[in-house]
Amino acid sequence: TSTDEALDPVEFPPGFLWGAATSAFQIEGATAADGRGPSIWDAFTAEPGRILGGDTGEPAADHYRRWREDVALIRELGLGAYRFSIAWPRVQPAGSGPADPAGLDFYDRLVDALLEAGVEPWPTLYHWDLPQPLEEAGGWPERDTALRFAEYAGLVRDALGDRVAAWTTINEPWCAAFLGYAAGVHAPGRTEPAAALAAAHHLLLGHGLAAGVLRDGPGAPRVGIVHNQTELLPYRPEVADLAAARRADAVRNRVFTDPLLHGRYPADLIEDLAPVTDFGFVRDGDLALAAAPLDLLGVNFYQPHRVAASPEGIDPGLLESGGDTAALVGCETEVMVRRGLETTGMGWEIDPSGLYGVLTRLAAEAPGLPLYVVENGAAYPDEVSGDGRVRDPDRIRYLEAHLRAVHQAVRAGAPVRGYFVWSLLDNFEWAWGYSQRFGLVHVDYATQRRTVKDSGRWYAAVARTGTLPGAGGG
Ligand code: GBH
Repeated sequence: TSTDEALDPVEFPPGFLWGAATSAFQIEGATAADGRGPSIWDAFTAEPGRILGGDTGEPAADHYRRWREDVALIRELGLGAYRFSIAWPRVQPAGSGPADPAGLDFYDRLVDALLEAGVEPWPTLYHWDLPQPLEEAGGWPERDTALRFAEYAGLVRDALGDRVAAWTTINEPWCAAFLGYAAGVHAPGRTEPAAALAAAHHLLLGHGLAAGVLRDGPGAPRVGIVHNQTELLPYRPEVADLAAARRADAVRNRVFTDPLLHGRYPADLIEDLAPVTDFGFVRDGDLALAAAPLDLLGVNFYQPHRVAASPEGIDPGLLESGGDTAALVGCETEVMVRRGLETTGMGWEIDPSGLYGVLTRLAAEAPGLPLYVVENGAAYPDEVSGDGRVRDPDRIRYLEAHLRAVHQAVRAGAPVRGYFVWSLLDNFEWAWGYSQRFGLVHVDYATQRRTVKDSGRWYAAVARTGTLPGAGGG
């Protein structure tokens, strides 16, 4: 039976890459150190009511000062790769102009230390921390931001390109565009649906331009982007819910994958969004740039969703209400519906079959393109017990179940080449502040003491052996 199967040990292919991920604003702190400029997240977290508990980017995990200790932890866990992001406001405090050498030096030392520890550096150029002066000039809805991004990419390439073998340009353009400019739950907190579409386009354009810049660097770097594809299936097998799921899929997934993989916007999206935008921001040649060759596609996955045409006839307690729903531009009557599954600390439903669905779908759509799960993980509130040990069996169960889904996708023919846990460290969880912890390593924010959680030890063994133990094993 499928239950028995889920208990068998599984072995990942040789060479499968095991890593963990973080992002600059979420772990670094030191937001004013060494000439760093303000980002949209500094401005957003300073606005009352935006972040749970009024939390800000300080102190985060103080990684800007404790990076040596963190590299030692990565080595101790035996990871093959570490995905981190580079803070644009450290490299270009004003968002344009020459590089600030102090900012680049930080990442230069980090890359060297990782290589010395035998860990592949996987930098992401943009994980949402736009320099505030660029937002003041209009932000991602302005075409110029894409050009500035390409310029920034050149500065980073010149500094690190001799040692970085795998780059990703932008983390989750969907969040940057739609949570930031339509739902307004992320920085810069704008609620302008048409601007969100323009932002999405300029993020894609910025990606394409930056990909070309990075590829021009030394060696033969691999270049990709990180997309948070999710599974949006109809809540019920009814015509109206099927149509609703198609609409949501267009504005959530295909708005990015169609340009990236096929150099076009989906015809149904253009039609659905006619009342919102005429796509007048698309210029000749943009879509060819967005479809710049990819060496890999990074995939972030947390939870799938079910979509219904309207709330009518559905228990109101089952309706999803967060920013993810508000961000579905053009889906004003559509709703996302919970199925009553077990949830993580964030209240997100746990369903690893969604990850299998995402990976096999992308594999079919982009034959042969190497896929890397570059974020997957679960948050829970603080888990420290009296003896100082951090017991987090729920996280282990979440990771194990999702890794089984990845393995199943590999067996089904998806070229998944690696997996990164979100996150290496507990960190600043955006609108949720420090209330939710995703780390394999616990951070006591008052003392900045790091403690490897049970999940960290469990994951280290998985990474070492390339195997998930069966039930009762390991
Ligand atoms: C990823 O975002 C990010 O790349 C990473 O930085 C982040 O820490 C991690 O996942 C965990 O969230 O319902 O209004 O609360 C995932 C995208 C964005 C999806 C926030 C859920 C909730 C919005 N997530 N969203 S709301």
